[in-house]
Amino acid sequence: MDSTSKATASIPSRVTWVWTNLKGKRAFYCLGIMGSITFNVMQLTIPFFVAKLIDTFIDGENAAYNLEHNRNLFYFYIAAMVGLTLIRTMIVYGTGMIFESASQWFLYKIRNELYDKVQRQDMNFYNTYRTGDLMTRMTGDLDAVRHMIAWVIKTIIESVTLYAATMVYFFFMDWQLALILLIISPLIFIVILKFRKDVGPKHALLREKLSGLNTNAQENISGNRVVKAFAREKYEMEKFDQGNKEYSETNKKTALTWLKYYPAIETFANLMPIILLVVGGIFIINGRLTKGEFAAFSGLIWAIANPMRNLGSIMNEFQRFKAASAKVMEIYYSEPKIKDAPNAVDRPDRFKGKVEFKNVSFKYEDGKLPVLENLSFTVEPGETLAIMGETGCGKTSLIHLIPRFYEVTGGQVLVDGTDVRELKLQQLRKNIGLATQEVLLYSDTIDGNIAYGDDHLPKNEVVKFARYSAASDFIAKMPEGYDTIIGERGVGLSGGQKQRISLARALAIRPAILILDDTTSAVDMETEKEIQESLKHLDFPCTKIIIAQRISTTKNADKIMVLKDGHILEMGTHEELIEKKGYYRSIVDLQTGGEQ
Ligand code: DUT
Ligand code: MG
Repeated sequence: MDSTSKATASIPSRVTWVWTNLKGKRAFYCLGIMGSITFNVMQLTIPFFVAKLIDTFIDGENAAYNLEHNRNLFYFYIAAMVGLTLIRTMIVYGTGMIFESASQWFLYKIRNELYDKVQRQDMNFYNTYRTGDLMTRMTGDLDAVRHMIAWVIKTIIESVTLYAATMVYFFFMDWQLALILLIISPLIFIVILKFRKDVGPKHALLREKLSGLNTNAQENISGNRVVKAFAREKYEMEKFDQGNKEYSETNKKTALTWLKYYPAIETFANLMPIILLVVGGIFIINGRLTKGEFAAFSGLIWAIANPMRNLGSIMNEFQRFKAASAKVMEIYYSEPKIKDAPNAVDRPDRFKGKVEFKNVSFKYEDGKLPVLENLSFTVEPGETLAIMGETGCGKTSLIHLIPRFYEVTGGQVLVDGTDVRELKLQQLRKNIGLATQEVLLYSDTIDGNIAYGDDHLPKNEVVKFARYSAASDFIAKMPEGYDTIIGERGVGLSGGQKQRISLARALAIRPAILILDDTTSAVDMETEKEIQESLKHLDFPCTKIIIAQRISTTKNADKIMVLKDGHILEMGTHEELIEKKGYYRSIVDLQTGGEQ
């Protein structure tokens, strides 16, 4: 990923991040942790009572006497064991619920937050991150994070508590035997650390492969018509298969890594009961250890062996979390570079619509050559500026500087006399109606699409703006008129129809500045003329900046600007430019067959 486009603020540690976002559920979550600890300490009670039972009633010196005369104590031990088991089960249930609900809550919150972050990013961000990758971050990666909070942390706490509590209990019963059993632990830790080193990079790679696979799928699904048009299904399938295979292989490799370390861990874990049997046996013979204590030791040996076995899957999941959380946090802490200045002026009223470029230069962040160089011009409120120029000369780049989609690299763009960098983005953009070159409509009704910038727009207004953009006729012919739902990405409409809806959408916010980027390029001449006529008679004042290639569109503009390689080649009215006999004149001659 291109590092220049990551406007990422300093990223705190993962623990801080999780803790910060558990706000509101922290106490609840801690209750879960306490529950886990309690429940695991309670695991020791059964062997404790079993040891008591054996030594008091079965094997001890006074066993027969106790059984005869101390029945109540016997019943108490049994009742305590049953009661504690019940309580333990309840705690397990409760903590399970707590961890699940806290982690889902976290997931919900972070997902919203991420979506919000992504929405607020500037154009550079979208040029840098691919949709499939962003989707992976918001789904798979996020779930790995949730899994950490719900399962991994719980398992760590359980393992540590169980291990520690058991060890303490063992030390109390017989510190020497406990110490001998402890000898195995460092060996297991060494193996686990090696495993961590081995599996960490694999999880990172796995995550990249998944993102690649998703990106590939996403691009082909949205671009399915290109695939079909070029009959490239087989090629695309093979490409996907390749990615899928790689992902699958990496997944297998990651999963198999543990198998390399598993035999060692299992051997060490299994050594414990053997050590206990040998050393414990000797201790009993020597009279150091009672049979009840031995039973407690052997009844709990799993409680130190299992946490060690668990270490493998804990480490595995932890590495997965590490890879995933890095991706999520990168977006979570990314800040758009283009945002309100701290001292931005407040301009709540409708703008007048004056646009001024002062020695503006511009270059894309990743671009080598400047796209615009030292451009200066002014459009007064209510005026119409037409921009012409061959493809790639910088027209779209120029108009994108007005709503501050990108930042100028030199000079100033002023709206109503104020540098756009000193205006509030929301206020600036609410005053600009933009119909972009690539039309994107939502899978919503036509009505909903036109009223996108203002959900309270009354129906008759929607119809009026559709009429302005010469869309009302074809909308009326549609099966459900304005309530017709447009298919995904506007499937079901022709290119020119989409353009007209996008124009109506731009007009519907009654912008002070209307910007049309080749908006009528796919519309026939007749319809275009109709649109030009309506634009002259809008019922609100509006400055218009229109990028167009047709003379019929440009000729009535107050000013025509011809751009060439980021410079203003010619500027003037239709008549002036015809007089000038330059580029504009040549286009006029070309389009009218030299009739001028
Ligand atoms: N460019 C980039 N990055 C972008 C967009 C464009 O490097 O994200 C380059 C391509 C081109 C120059 O900037 O060399 C100007 O592009 P622009 O889109 O402004 O050109 P245009 O005048 O709008 O061309 P067209 O008539 O094809 O829409
Ligand atoms: Mg363009």
